[in-house]
Formats: sequence, C-alpha cells, structure tokens
Amino acid sequence: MKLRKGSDKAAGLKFGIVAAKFNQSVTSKLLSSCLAGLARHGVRGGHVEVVRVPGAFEIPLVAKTLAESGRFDAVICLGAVIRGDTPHFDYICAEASRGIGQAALETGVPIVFGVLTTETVAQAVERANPVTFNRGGEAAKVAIEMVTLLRRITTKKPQVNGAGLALSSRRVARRSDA
Ligand code: INI
Repeated sequence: MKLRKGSDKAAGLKFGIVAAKFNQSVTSKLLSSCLAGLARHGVRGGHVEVVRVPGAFEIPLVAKTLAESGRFDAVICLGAVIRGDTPHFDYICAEASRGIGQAALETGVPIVFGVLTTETVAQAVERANPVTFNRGGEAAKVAIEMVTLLRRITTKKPQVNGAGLALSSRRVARRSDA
C-alpha cells in the first residue's frame, strides 16, 4: 500500500488570501492568525497577497479570479457569517461554500474554506481566537497541506529504460510506435 500525505514545508509557496470585511472584528483576527500561521511555516511576506471583499457572498468570485491568475499555489478564504433573525444567513453560507468549492474544482487550485458560520457572535469570536480554536491558523495549515499533497499525487515518476536511464516522453512514444 502507498500512503500519500501532504507536508508542512511551505518555503517558496505563494498564497492568495480573500478576507471579508463584514464582521470585521472577527475577520481581522482570522486574517492575522492566518498570516502568522503561514509565516511560521516559512512563507515569505512577499509571497502572500491579501484581497479584502465586502462580505462572504463576494468571496467565491474573487477566490476564483486569484486561482485563475496563476500567481498562487493556493487561495485561502476567510469570513464570518453570523446568524441573524432572517434567512439571509442561510443564503450567504450556501453561496459562499458552494462557490468556493466550485472554484477549487474548476481551477484545480486548492481553495480553503476558512469561513466561520456560527449561531452567535460569541461563537465566532471564540473560533477566531488564536489561543482557542485558531481557525485562521488552521486555514493556513490546510492550504500548505493541500498544495504539498496535490504535488505528490500529480507528479509523474520519470519512465526509465532497462539501463535505468530516464526516457523523454517523445522517445517513449517512438519506441511504442516501432
Ligand atoms: N456577510 C458576511 O460576511 N457575514 C454576515 O454575517 C453577513 N450578514 O449577516 O448579512 C454578510 N452579509 C453581506 C453579504 O456577504 C454581501 O456582502 C451582501 O449581501 C452584498 O452582496
């Protein structure tokens, strides 16, 4: 059996972060702990770009745009949707989660769902706190793990001939034509 896992080695990797401004006191904490998490794993400040959007509903389009730009190994989405007295919460959560997942599948770039969806402000504050739940730092770790995992499962092993020498794909094709 072969077991494939990602790693926490992030030096040289580039990340885009999309952070909602809505519920600013919570999302600013998510953002700072996400940035700290990336730095802790060796990501240079110059390799991170942060884009602020109005609310969680706006995250998917911007995340997809960043993923398609080719500038980033992964995109991290941060937001906080807190239930109010109307069904607004359900619409925003549904669109944010569906849109982020769809953007990842369509682009092939890992896009992390670091959007809190909570019943109360207190729950959101607790989850953004770097010493309790630390969801921002967790999003950074997940992004690194997904980039390194995808690299491991998509990298082709070079084909070798009988003498153990690597064959280029053109030479392999010619041999099989013969
Ligand atoms: N956006 C959030 O990120 N969190 C919320 O809790 C929220 N609530 O509750 O309304 C919210 N609304 C704004 C929404 O994301 C859009 O910015 C807005 O609808 C304009 O498209």
